[in-house]
Amino acid sequence: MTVAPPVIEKLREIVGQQRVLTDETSFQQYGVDRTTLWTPSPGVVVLPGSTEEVQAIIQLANAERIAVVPSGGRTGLSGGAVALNGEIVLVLDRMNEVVAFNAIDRSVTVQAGMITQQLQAFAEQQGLFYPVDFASTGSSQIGGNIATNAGGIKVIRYGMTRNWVLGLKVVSGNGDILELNHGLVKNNTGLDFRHLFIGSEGTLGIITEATIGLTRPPKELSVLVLGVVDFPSIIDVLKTYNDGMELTAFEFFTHNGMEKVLAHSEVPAPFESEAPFYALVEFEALSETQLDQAMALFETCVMEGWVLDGVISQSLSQAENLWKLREDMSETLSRWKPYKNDISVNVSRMPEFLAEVESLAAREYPDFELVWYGHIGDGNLHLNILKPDDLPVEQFAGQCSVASKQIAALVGQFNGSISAEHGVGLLKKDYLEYSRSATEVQLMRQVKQVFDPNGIMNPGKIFDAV
Ligand code: 2HG
Ligand code: ZN
Repeated sequence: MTVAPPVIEKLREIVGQQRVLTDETSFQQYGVDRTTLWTPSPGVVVLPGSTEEVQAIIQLANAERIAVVPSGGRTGLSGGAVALNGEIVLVLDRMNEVVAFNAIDRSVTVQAGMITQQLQAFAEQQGLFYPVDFASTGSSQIGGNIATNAGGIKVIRYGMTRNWVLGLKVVSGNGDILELNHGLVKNNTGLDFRHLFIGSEGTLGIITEATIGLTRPPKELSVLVLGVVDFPSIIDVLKTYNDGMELTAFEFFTHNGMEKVLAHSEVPAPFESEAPFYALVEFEALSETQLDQAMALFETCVMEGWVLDGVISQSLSQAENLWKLREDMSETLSRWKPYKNDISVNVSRMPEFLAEVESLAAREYPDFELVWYGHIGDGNLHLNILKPDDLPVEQFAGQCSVASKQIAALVGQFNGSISAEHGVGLLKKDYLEYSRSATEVQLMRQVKQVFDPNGIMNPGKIFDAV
């Protein structure tokens, strides 16, 4: 489907001649995220430079009844930013400035297209810290982080993106500019629309600016990698460390995943012996006492028979290398075009859940290689199913979706989430019913109707209109 030439002309009037793209290369570049299941087919790509330009585009899209797909850093893993059907792809790349910084409020207002890593660097220059962190911060944008309520590797200590959003400027689907919460810490004046936009995956409108809270930077971070005997023991190790000290991260990965990272990078193995599972524990070692405590907990875990071996970082570069074993996992696996599960349950139910999901996966995927990793400290498991080279993508996706339904049903039985941190997009929408009731989904549709009466905003993502 194409966008009619008079509409293209009006878009050029709004953003300028050079900022409206209609070539196939731009469609393939801007019309898709990191998913590989869909071939993008937008109608036009447009790069606005201000909230007012975004508003004018949304008004035009309403008048013409053309769908709009927001495009940020395009690092999503659920198809939330895929344009399949002649849409206007609205790219935030040009809107990447710091708007204001306030040292007393410890807040920074940025345009939505700012790269997450630039926000982190800006905070650091001010002696502060933006704590939401994950592997794709080098290209993800803050607007997309907010639209998907991004999580990552420090959630156990700092929470999700939602915790850090003090204010939003948005253009709603019907073209209103809304300034939500004005950076306030306390504001009990009725419904907080800011929180509706966080995690709404572009279905209610476009986030154009965000006021983000910052905090003090952590000091003297130490990283421990432990070789763990089996799945249930990881949870024992987690409980032991959680009870014994305050952690900034608790991640896990499997030996087969680590082997792939080692084979595709310069990173050294953590220690000589092998273990089926590894836990990565991070904490602030402000004094010798904390280090001693970490070592004492290690001894306990060894004595209990949960841990086989371990290493603690002695330098910043060693800590970085240990982190790479976990952080490089997703990028390393991308060459196998994996099918991704991003599921969570309450941490207390993790042992039981892991046992069930492990046996289900072994039964349903006997011919595929599975790689497990995740943010086990906050109950979030990533199960990647690797595509065999000789199997066509569609056939692989078909096979995975059968087993995925069973995994989703299991998640539902545990009152867990079928998408812990990647969002629903297109990839998980068939499984939404396992985490959200039919009444809830219907209410979501009604909320969308309020902010986006013509249904132009990212249609078909999270749920279908009817
Ligand atoms: C991570 O934790 C990301 O590394 C990506 O959320 C997870 O690729 C994945 O499955
Ligand atoms: Zn993750």
